Amino acid sequence: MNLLLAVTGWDPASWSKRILALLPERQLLTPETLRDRGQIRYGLSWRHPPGAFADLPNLAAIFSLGAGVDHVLVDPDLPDVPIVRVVDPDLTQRMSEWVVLQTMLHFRQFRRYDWQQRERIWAEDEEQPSARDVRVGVLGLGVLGLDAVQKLQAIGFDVAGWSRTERRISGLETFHGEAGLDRLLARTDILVSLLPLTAETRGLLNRDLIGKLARDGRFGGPFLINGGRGGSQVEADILAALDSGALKGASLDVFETEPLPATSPLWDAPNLYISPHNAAISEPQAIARYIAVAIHAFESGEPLPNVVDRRRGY
Ligand code: NDP
Ligand code: OXD
Repeated sequence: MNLLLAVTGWDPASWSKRILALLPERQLLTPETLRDRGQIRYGLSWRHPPGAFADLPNLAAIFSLGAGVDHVLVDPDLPDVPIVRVVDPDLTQRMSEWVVLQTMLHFRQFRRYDWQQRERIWAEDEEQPSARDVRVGVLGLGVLGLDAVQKLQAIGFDVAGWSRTERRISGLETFHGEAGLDRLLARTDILVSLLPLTAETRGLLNRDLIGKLARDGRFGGPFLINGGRGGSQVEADILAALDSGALKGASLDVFETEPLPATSPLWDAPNLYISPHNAAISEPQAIARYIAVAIHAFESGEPLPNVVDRRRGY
């Protein structure tokens, strides 16, 4: 049985080549080349056009080509089949690299020293806090959040985490639910969001949340880092907070609109680091292998891995 690849913004030809090298007995079709809808058993999606997987009578599962699935679940004509998301050690490692990098850029005041170097100014800080004196709060204690927590702890930061349901994790202070969020924010100097985009997390990183972050830390104000999804942030609020000093700095990899329009005022915001949604790209060969292994296992009677709970939205 064959596969239907429906992607937006990615090159279908190279994905086709990769997948077929691992599943040579199959055909990989696209919405443009699909004729017989009954021959499709699996869908592969990255921001697929809505309706691309409707009316496929033998469809068994849809694979998201990324870790997030908001781009799949947004389709009003999504068939009722399991949605499999990517969990891949390489992707996880990349996200932790990005989180550690952004945390360190703010912690070690990189923007300021970068500017000083360009201006040929030799001026030391009066005080550089230790990592143990800086409180990092991580929103999302899933695959990515937990790995980032471990790497931040290894550097020495005072880390705590927040999840939807209660999580007991040895060596980590954890909070959950709405009430837990306020408590986490009150003890956070650097907030890192690795949340999926759901009805509950949409717009969460807003003025109200920023106002609840700690202001008694070593930098006199908090920092915000978002590597989850742009829909979780209110960019106008983040911009206003950077302008007013309510936020001392921020790092965003994801945006309400992607690509970030050239006209966005975020490009000029003070102490904001912007990356183009590449904090943790899915390494194509690893993802193709993951899908091929999952299909072989599924066809031998094993369950599909990392199936999304559609009710929760992640
Ligand atoms: P997981 O599903 O493993 O973890 C999600 C975590 O978020 C869980 O701890 C979950 O809580 C928590 N969560 C979900 N909803 C809420 C809520 N309403 N309140 C509090 N906590 C909540 O996801 P991953 O860690 O693998 O990935 C996270 C997200 O990162 C992806 O969904 C994707 O959007 C984004 N991503 C971004 C990339 C990039 O390049 N920028 C690359 C890859 C992913 P609980 O433990 O209770 O279930
Ligand atoms: C993902 C992403 O979900 O790249 O994997 O954002």
